[in-house]
Amino acid sequence: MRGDFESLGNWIIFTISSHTTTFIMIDLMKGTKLETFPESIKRALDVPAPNKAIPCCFLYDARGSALFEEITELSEYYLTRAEREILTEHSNAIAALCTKDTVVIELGSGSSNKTVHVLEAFIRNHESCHYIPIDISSSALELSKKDLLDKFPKNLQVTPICARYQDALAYIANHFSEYHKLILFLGSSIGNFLRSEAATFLTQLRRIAMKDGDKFLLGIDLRKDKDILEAAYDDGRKITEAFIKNILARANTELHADFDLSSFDYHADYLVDEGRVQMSLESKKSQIVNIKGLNIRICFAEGENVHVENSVKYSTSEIEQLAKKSGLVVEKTFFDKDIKFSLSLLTQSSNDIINKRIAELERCWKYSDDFFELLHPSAWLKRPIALRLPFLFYLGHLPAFAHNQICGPHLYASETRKSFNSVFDDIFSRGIDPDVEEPTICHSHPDYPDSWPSIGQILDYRSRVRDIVLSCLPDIIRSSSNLDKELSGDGRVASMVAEHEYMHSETLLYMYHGLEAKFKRISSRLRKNYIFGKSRVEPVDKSILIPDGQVTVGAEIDRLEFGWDNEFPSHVVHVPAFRIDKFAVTNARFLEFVLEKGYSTRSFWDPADWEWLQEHSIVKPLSWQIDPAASTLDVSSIKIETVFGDLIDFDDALEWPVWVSLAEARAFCKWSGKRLPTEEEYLRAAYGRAQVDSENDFPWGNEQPKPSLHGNFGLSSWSPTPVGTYPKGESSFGVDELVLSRSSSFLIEIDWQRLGMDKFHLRWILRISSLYRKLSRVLGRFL
Ligand code: AVJ
Repeated sequence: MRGDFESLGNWIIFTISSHTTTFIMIDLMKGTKLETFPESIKRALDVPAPNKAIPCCFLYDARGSALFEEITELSEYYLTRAEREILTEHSNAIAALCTKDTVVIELGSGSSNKTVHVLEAFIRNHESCHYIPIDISSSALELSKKDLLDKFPKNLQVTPICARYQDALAYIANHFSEYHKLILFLGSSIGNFLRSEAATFLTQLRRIAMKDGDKFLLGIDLRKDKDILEAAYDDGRKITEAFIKNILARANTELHADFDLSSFDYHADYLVDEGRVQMSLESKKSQIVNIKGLNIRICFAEGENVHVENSVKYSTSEIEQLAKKSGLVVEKTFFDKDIKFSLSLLTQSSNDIINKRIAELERCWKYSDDFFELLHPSAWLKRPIALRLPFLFYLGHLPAFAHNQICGPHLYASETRKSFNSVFDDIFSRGIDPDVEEPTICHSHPDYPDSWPSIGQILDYRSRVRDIVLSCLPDIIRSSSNLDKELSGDGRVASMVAEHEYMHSETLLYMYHGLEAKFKRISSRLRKNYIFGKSRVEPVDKSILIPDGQVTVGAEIDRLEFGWDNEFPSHVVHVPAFRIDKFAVTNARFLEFVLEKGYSTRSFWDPADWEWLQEHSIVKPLSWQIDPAASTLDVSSIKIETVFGDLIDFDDALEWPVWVSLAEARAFCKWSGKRLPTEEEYLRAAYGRAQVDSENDFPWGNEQPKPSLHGNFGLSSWSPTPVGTYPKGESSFGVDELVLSRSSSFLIEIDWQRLGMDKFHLRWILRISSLYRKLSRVLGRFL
């Protein structure tokens, strides 16, 4: 680019002379590391079948952009015309819904030619308009700016920003903080993202740039007949084919590759269930392509596919869902006359976020309250786990944590205001845990009082804390606060508090499980749902082949409301094919192991596990009660003790998943000639899909979880259920109940040290739901 520039921090301001006015382009690209075409080609193609996929952002070199312009004029490609029709028809209404102090921002503005209608309407409604187009191509920005200033020489101000969207929006948030914003994202470009990615993307943009009253105008192509869609992406003149194949042509010119374009077939398939057009290239024969510039040779098998682009389609309710998942509300949706395309005006509203956070907190509080109801009043000072504090401590600890995290920095940081009960804030601030290095002792912790406060005092403290927390939240969400930005944004600190509360429900549950039955106050509401008997037809030992594929381990911080540090950032792992049992190990199956001297055969046990077994004289799973008078061990002499302390006949619980420790599970596996899955294998079996190389939000797909349909979730059906009770909850590969629900025992080999856990927990925590997860891994707590 030509022009004089002065360097200003990490961006450069270009001053360019145009024929009408002097204008400024803000360039934030310097120093940003985008993946280059050669890097991307190497990463995308130098992999075994069926994983080849080229990112579609590389379609748009000069020739690609020209071909895309041609596509927009094809008779089959209705999208651009339909969107232009909506803009022509409704820009006035859109401008009228915006205030005069609104800057119009466009993501990926390209040539801005459809945007003209919006700008015109803004000028008509508000006399003038400030337009900020964002693109990574400075030449496109320069050209479109010239054009626009020719069209609107007087009333339009244009400030192009050459940057990635996130960087540009962060810049705008800082430099245009006094303005309202209308952010345009047109052309159904959002369709290039898979649905969950789209929500992450919008959430991220919203958090960066939007305040109350700001709006987002999103152009989205609608779901429709397969024929129409497939024609739109595989036109008669084969322009789209040339557009997609251009990525290979580009590799030929830029990387000196020798792709023979005619030996690849172009496919555009509309996958109806997913609502996604998938554009790919299929190798017509087995061939080897040389990419000289990268010094690599790529083998293609006959029929092997290279994925190039997705174009996801939405129904109106899916648009609502997308908005909701992104923390936005659909204010209005406009359609063309044939209802092929949509433009949705989404708004950011703190009230919705505040309500969501309040609901989240109230929900976790109810969950904890339900738990404490299960304790007999004489149990408050009991410590069934020697290395943990009495139950009463946790009654105070949960509110103290909320108060210290939320109100502490928000209200009491300035010293002018003091907490209403700093003594309780302190004594309940921190619990004890076994030491990570030496699990038989506690790690260091604050001193505890000789006698604890009364339950009444703690309950008072709790209810005051809850009131204060609720009164702080709107302030934290609406205005800046002393909280860490990561925690205050969207009131995420409330999610952390909820997560902490749910995490303790695990702690409390395993303490409760170890409590003598007389201290349990069994609630009829909670225990009415024991489910016995058989509920499946297949043999329990059926196993399933999971083909090789990739999984995402961990998460990106923007995808989660709350995450543990050790979850970030996410990374992708390739998992070789393996077989996994369809069902969790049942009591019946585990009994076989016990009867075949599983607990007395040293060779089944890891040395350390064997030592543990001997030291504690363990001869059976903890929840099995064996009749001391029985002469032989069989189904009639065993009862299963539930979390509530009920004794269930073994015969009734044959098909419940067995509750065991990791050591016992490992020994069982050795005995049966198998092994536990690794964490990556678990993720692959649970979230992977056979057809495409992306992952489900939940094992059964992307549908929101429903108890009674997808699994045994939540406190309302706390008892275990026989394996196979929820066929609709099976993973894509057909593996049963892979979401860790309240009552499942489910063991995988995890690097516990990395999770900050220790062996001590292994006897008890059979669920990893709140320890390490992606979205659905915390699902048990929400139902
Ligand atoms: C620019 C992503 C909106 O998905 O319709 C058109 C790209 N690819 N034909 C679309 C595209 C093939 C286009 N988007």
